Formats: sequence, C-alpha cells, structure tokens
Amino acid sequence: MKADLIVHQIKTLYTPNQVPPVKGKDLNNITMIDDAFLAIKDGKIIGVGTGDYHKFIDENTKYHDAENNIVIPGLIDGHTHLVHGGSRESEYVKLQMGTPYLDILKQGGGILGTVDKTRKATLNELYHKAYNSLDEMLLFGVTTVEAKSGYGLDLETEEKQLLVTKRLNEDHPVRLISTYMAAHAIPREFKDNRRAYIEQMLNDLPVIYEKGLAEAVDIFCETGVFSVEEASHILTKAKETGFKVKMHADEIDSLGGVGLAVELGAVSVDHLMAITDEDMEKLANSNTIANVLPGTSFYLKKDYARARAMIDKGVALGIAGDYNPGSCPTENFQLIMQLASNQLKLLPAEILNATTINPAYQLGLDQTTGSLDVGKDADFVIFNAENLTYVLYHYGVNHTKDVFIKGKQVVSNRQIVREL
Ligand code: IZC
Ligand code: ZN
Repeated sequence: MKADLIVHQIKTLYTPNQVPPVKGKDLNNITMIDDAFLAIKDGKIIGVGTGDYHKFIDENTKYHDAENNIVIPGLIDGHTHLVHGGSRESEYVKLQMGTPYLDILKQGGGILGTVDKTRKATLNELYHKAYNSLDEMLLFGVTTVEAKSGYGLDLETEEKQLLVTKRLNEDHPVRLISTYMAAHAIPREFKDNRRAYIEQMLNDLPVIYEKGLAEAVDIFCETGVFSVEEASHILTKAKETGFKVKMHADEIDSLGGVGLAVELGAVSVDHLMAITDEDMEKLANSNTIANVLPGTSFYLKKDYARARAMIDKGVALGIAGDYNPGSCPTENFQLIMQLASNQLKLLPAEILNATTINPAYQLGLDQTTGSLDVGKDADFVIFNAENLTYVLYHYGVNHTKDVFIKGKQVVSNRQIVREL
C-alpha cells in the first residue's frame, strides 16, 4: 500500500507499546524510534519506522518535514467540563484568601453560579465559548477531549450542553466524547428536597440515552455533594440504562467512592487526592483508570494525588486536565503534564502513557487512537523539541509546532489551520 502522506525527518518518535490499561511499572515502558517516519493513507497510519520509507511512496505521495523535531501521539484529555457559561473570577480572590471550595458552593456560589450562567446562555453562546476553548486545547496538542455536562441540573439545560458537544464534534477537528453529569450538585430549587432531584435525574437517564447525547454518566461524590449511597443508586441505574459510568471521588475527602467505582466497573475514577492505600490496591486489581488532575491541586492549593504510590501498587494511571471555571481554569494541557512531572514526580514515559493510550482506553478509543500504530487514526503532535523530557522541563510555554488529526494538518507552526 502506498502512502498519500509521509512525515519524515522526525528526530525521535515516542509511542506507547502495550495493550491498555497500562498499569504500574509498565507505565514507564514506551517505544522510541530515532530518525523516524510515519506513512499515512486515508487518515490512517500504514507504516511507522526508521530510515528508508521507499516502499511506501509513489508519484502521488506528499511529504511533511518534521524538521528534526519530536513526534508523539495526539494527547487525550479524559476529563473536562468544556461547555459552560461565564467564568468565576469573582470568587478567585475569596479562594486565594482561604475560603474553601466547598464553602463557596455551600453559600450558593461555585458550581451553582455557573449553573445560573449556563441556564441563561443560548446554545450559540455556549458553542462559541467552547469552540474557542477547544481551539486552545488543540494548540497545546490535544486531539481528543471528554466533555461533561452538569451545569444545567435540569433536563433542558443539560440537553443544551450535550447538544453543544455534539455539534462541536461535528464541526471542530478535535474528537469529542460526551458525558452526562447532572449529578454535579443539587440545584437551588431542590435544596430542601434532594431526593426529588435524584428521582428526576433517574427519570431523565433514559431520555439522554435514547437521544444518544452521552456515552457515560459521572457523579461528584464528595462531602456535602453526593454520598457514596446516592452514587451507588444513580450509577447502578445508569449502568442498567446502558451508560458507562465514572466518578469524581476522593477530591477533598476519602468517602469510599473508589471501592464503589471498582465494584461497578467504572471506566475511570478521577481526582483521588485523598485516596487511601487500601483503595489504591482495589484500583490496582481492576481495569478502572485512575485519573489524577494536578491542575486542580495547583489551583486549589491542595495536596497532589500520590501518583507514585499508585504506580508502585500497580494502578492504571491517567492524567487529565479538568478544565472548568471553578477549580481548574486553564486549557493548557502541557502545563498539566509539566505539573505531573514536577509535582507528581512522574517520569516522561509514564506521562506519555497516562495522556495517550490509557485515556484512549478509558474512552473506548484504544483501537482508534492513543498510539502511533499501523491501522490507527493518524493523530499526532510535532513538538518543537529535541526530546520529550525537554517538553516537561521547559514549563509554562507551548511546545507545539504542528498537529494532525486523522492525517489532516489542523495546526501549522502553532496556528490553527482553518478550512476554507
Ligand atoms: O465548576 O467547580 N470539582 N466540579 C467538581 C468542579 C470541580 C467544577 C466546578
Ligand atoms: Zn471534574
């Protein structure tokens, strides 16, 4: 088979090399090919190697020169709250001065403030704001994004958020996977009747499922938000409806959400800043991806998740961005990787597995993307760097040169390539 595109002059190509979920010590294992090329046809990888790519070319083959820079698979952000109205800088100083995140929520701000703004916003407004955020993520090398609802807390607005994600998936080059998260907070109108809100949410599950608006259901299991018992009730029903399930757990307190996630076969359990050693062992014996979100620890000035201990116990680690207006207001996924390096003390190969193949597995996309293997979509990033460690070391800046999704160039010299 002949390539329609050859990417050549790659200084080093880095790619995961194991069947996911990649766990424990295996996370430090990747393939590195020096003086590499990628051969692509119809958006798929048909060859990866070093040196001579002669057998892949004919007179129709085009070339893209990596100019002696490095290549990695397109980054996959498995946890974002992409679609929302407004921002929360009005709470920023309060948070800096020490008011806890959950106190702001208790006072009717936090998530509920964003709910007000999301309910007021039109679908178009939400779409344009999220489109710009997706552009930003793409410029940092992210080619697949999971996006949660959860700022409607009523069927109409939750559907509006999910529809925005659906349209973005059609219009924007970044691949999107949608998650329904009405279990993000109890809305004000149900403040004194949380059971009725949960009941309503359970009734809405089949509606969302039948409309194909989400693949998974997520819940914020935390002190003062949703209990483990409530999470069990809601996620069990979600599974019965046909959804995959996942959880926000142990962000602030360790309530036992990890045990429930493992029991339910959750695709991921996320945050884990307060996880116990015992729960790490439960995770290690499961195929649930443990997503750590270091950008949130940084912003909230909280302890970082004990990712090294999780790896020692054999957990399948993921690293995600958690872009949201309240606890991680940044689309800079390279900064998240740099925090994973500097604060979680993860190694470059561990960070690569945790931002490519493991999140691909979590999202059910590991046959499609997440590594540079023959048969997969040609989703890759060219970093203006001589090695992967350099990208983690030189922090706070964008190392992206070019990005390709399904073999199509979508970023060129750090500029989005717009379709005419
Ligand atoms: O809007 O505060 N943690 N959900 C759970 C969030 C943070 C998002 C927010
Ligand atoms: Zn989150």
